[in-house]
Amino acid sequence: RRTLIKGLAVAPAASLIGMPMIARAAEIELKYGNNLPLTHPLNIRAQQAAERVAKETNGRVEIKIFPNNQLGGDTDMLSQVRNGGITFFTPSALVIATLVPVAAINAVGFAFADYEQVWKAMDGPVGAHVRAAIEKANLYAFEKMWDNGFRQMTTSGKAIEQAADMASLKIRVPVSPLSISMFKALGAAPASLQFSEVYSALQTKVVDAQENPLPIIQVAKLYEVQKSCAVSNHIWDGFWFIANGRAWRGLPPDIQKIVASAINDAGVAQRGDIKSLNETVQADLQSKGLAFNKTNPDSFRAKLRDGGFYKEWQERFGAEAWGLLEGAVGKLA
Ligand code: TF8
Repeated sequence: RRTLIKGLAVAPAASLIGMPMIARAAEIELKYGNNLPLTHPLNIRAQQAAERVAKETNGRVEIKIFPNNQLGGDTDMLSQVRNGGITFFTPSALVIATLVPVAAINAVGFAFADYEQVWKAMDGPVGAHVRAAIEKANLYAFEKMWDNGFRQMTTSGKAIEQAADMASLKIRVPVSPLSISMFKALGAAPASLQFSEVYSALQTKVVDAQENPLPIIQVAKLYEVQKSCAVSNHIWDGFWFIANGRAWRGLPPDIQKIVASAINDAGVAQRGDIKSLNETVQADLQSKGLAFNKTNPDSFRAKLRDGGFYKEWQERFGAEAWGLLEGAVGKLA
């Protein structure tokens, strides 16, 4: 807490020695890092939340946003939020799972049929289970998850229409044990890379394919280095808005309340943004040269089932978590 409180004497002292008057610095400065350009709804809504917090605290609290991997890649920001170097970070569920394994549960392949199932599970028992696990890692997780989207596969080679097309495909996946396991079960040759490295890895052909939701493919301009996109909806992915546990608990309760409402409300609004973006983004990407095809999930699901993927992850997540997931989406294995 001590390190967050800045001297209030700065502005008057500066004016005494003839410096121009500047607005009084915020008393509490909270740094927030993420890996997305400012144009993504995550940053647009986070910016609004920051403005609301500044207003409702009469300028006492400033949330300073460091977008677009300015502070390093995902794993760097995850260490920074753990050691208090930054207060907030929004990792994808897949990424925070490197620290809190059960957080990857929403990413089990082909688990969710639609958004209704997603929010029922994540605003309900599945989300509560994951939040509790995140808090055991001495982080605080805001109640409302933010939406990344359903993940789709893109490639610079032959279009992916069924599971057989994935044989030996060099595909970049996030730094996530579940992603590696799933793409291996599908017959591909997955490689884990940080998100900050995806564009250049595709450009230099270190990998031929990648998978991400369409809004990410758009804002990160991945269509420039990919030819076709299979609408597979193979994983639903969201962001956990997390805080350093100690820094969070050190905030006065009235400030906690303002910050939590602003961030949770912004998260719910951001879900709506992704939903409406989903209606237009495909046409935009098509106009930029990306070819689209649909896929039937059956051959993919069968491969995951026959390869033991569901059984393996049922064991790894444990009966309780798996039961909550199946309670929301129906039997998987
Ligand atoms: C990945 C992530 C991304 C998100 C997004 C860029 O592919 O899961 O989808 O981190 O913020 O690395």
